[in-house]
Amino acid sequence: MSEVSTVASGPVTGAPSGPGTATHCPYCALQCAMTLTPGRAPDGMPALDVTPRDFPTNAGGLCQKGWTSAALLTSPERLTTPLVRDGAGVLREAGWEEALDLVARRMRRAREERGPDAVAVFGSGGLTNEKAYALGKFARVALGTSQIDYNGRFCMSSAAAAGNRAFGLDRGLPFPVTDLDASEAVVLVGANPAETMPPLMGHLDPARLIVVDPRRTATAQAALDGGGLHLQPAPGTDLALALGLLHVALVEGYVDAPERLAYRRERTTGWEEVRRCAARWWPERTERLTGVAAADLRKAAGALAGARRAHILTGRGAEQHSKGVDTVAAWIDLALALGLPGTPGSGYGCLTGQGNGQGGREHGQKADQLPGYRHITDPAARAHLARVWDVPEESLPGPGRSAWELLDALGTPDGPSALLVMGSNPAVSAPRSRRAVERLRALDLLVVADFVRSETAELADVVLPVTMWAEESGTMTSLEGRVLRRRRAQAPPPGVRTDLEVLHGLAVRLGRDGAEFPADHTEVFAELRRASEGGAADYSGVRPEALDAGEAVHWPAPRGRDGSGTPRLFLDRFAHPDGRARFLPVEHREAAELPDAAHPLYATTGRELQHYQSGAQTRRVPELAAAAPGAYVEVHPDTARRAGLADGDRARVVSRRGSVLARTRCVPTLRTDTVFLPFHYTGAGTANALTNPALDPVSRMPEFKLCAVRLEPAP
Ligand SMILES: Nc1nc2c(c(=O)[nH]1)N[C@H]1C(S)=C(S)[C@@H](COP(=O)(O)OP(=O)(O)OC[C@H]3O[C@@H](n4cnc5c(=O)[nH]c(N)nc54)[C@H](O)[C@@H]3O)O[C@H]1N2
Ligand SMILES: Nc1nc2c(c(=O)[nH]1)N[C@H]1C(S)=C(S)[C@@H](COP(=O)(O)OP(=O)(O)OC[C@H]3O[C@@H](n4cnc5c(=O)[nH]c(N)nc54)[C@H](O)[C@@H]3O)O[C@H]1N2
Ligand code: SF4
Ligand SMILES: [Mo]
Repeated sequence: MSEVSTVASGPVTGAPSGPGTATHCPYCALQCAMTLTPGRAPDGMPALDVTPRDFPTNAGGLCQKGWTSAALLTSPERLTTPLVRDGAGVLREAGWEEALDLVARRMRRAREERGPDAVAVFGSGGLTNEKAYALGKFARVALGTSQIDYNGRFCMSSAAAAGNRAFGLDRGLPFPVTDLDASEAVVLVGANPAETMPPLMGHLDPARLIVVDPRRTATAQAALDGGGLHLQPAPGTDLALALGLLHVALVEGYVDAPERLAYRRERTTGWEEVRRCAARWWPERTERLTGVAAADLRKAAGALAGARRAHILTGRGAEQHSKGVDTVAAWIDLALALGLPGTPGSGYGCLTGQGNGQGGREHGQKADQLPGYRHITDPAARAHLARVWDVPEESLPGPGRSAWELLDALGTPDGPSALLVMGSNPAVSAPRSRRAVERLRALDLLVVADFVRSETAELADVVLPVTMWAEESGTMTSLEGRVLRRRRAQAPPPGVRTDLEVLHGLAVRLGRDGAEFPADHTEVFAELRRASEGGAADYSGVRPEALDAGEAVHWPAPRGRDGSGTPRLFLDRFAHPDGRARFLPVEHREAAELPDAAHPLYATTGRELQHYQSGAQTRRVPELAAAAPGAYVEVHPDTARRAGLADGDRARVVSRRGSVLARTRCVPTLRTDTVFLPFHYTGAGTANALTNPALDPVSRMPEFKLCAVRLEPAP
């Protein structure tokens, strides 16, 4: 892997040592460890130097985004002054007092005129645990609104819902990443870590990889080159594929091995119904629907079932569908039938995406959730939080709208008229983005806290400039449920404030006591620990000193238990009251929208190495922007030719909701019925102009990974 350096030095403990500031990458959930030291930019100006630090997840490696992450700190595009939209509609510089006073005044007015749900909040899996917690409390206590959700709804919510149903608990990886090193078979369903988490590839043996992806991704190619497998189904058919693999495992007797029979009997319920679901997916039928050859199904099932230690991991490719929960459930069913979850050295996991995508889903910024991964309708949870927050229980609102439903309701007669966005850029990253932008524009008040002028900030009435990762401290929880220390390496530029200071300032102006919303991250973490105590995601035993020392602590970490918490879950029992995992009966269903004569192709979306999410940050890093300069559409050469396009031509991709202009990139290994677009670009290249906000009925996840399109030359 050229983009991963492997600087092996010293024991892999994660303990910070030596000069410089030991911290973690600001981007994805692998949370690669790095050291920041004062240095110079190419133009001679002071800048931080990034060096990878040895740590279990990244083993001394970083991807190109990590290496270049410090560049944005000193970017001329950095925001350092609050902006307020003036009478002429122009964002002009303002002071903090003026900006915060204005926001509080207009939030109060919205609330007085239309009730507490008139003000909404949109959070992020990029926020530290402290910020995510404070934001949820701010919504419920300072605003009294039920209208809060976050971008994690667009991320791993389907896997979370399936994990909760099957295991009684959702932690993306219920085992440390390093467990993958010794795995004899790893199935990656709709995940492309070679581009989305490059150092993770160091934990995966290509010869033992089974990659399930409609595209021959860098990950799939690595598997093929190393003697592994690539299954290339049509988008939206993973559920049937999982049942087809389970069918083979049934017919071949793989599920009847004595240890698997014992596992099913002692550790699970619901097998019979699932067995009946799988019985209907014989290989030839599965092949007809998915396009994966029956012979490959048999090979994959054999490799998986024959391994002594095996893992099934899902990514967004399997999850971001209107049947994402059932799809993940089908893969969990396969894992349970083979006895993997809760067995040492094996397991099922979801590769959580954002830097704090794990912690972000635990501390109460979700529409239906209170801190500690508690449910907001649970009377015991409400009583507990009312005590911790010292507010009357009946003052706590109930569940609100999910992310898309919230965005879709903005500025409508029944929806919120004011919105605070912290850590997300939905103008680019939400499905059916033209509609999302129209709704954001319809608001009476849009407030965005960010450090750059994102596309969402461009629509705002007030923009609040905040500190970046290297200028603040706090905690993050990585994809393996490990709580990590983010450390401040340098002072922020004059004029910016932390997100916690913003929430403090607004809460006071909304009439709360400032002590309820401390701006000091250590105070917030202490309260978060109390608030989480007794919940599913229990942080009460996470000692700050252990984090400072770089000790590994994985939640749940109840007070009084051994300092390392729970690196491996489910070894003795699953989290349901009876200790058993649930087989979940599921049936394949079609996507919300299928190709037809007018829109004959599947379009799917995802990521490329250099850009992060909406691209708000990475498009402003010169090295990354040069390497990945603009929107493109991957298409099979035959499909391109039929559309009158050649490699490099400007294409127009049209769905029922909108169109995108993108450079044609001919990829002979792609399916002929499928095109792919990265969602990192903006303007006419915004891939989400195409996507369909059909929601999963349980997780409320939009169908980012499948819509019907046609391809034509750009006008
Ligand atoms: N470079 C980079 N890295 C990132 C991020 C980033 O924006 N850029 N974001 C981070 C975040 S928040 C996340 S959530 C993770 C996401 O990490 P991944 O899940 O690895 O990323 P995606 O590219 O969204 O989707 C993975 C693959 O799913 C495939 N796919 C599309 N449709 C289907 C389908 O129907 N079935 C199957 N089986 N596969 C399908 C796509 O071709 C793609 O290769 O990455 C994290 N890391
Ligand atoms: N078509 C399509 N759309 C997708 C996806 C897909 O696969 N396909 N994936 C979805 C997924 S998995 C995700 S996670 C979402 C992510 O999409 P977004 O939520 O838009 O994520 P980012 O682009 O990271 O936006 C974060 C914004 O917050 C700012 N920011 C970063 N850190 C902080 C902070 O600590 N405080 C504050 N105040 N601001 C901060 C950044 O500068 C940036 O402007 O996109 C979703 N959208
Ligand atoms: S893999 Fe993720 S955490 Fe690691 S350097 Fe790249 S973006 Fe940062
Ligand atoms: Mo994500």
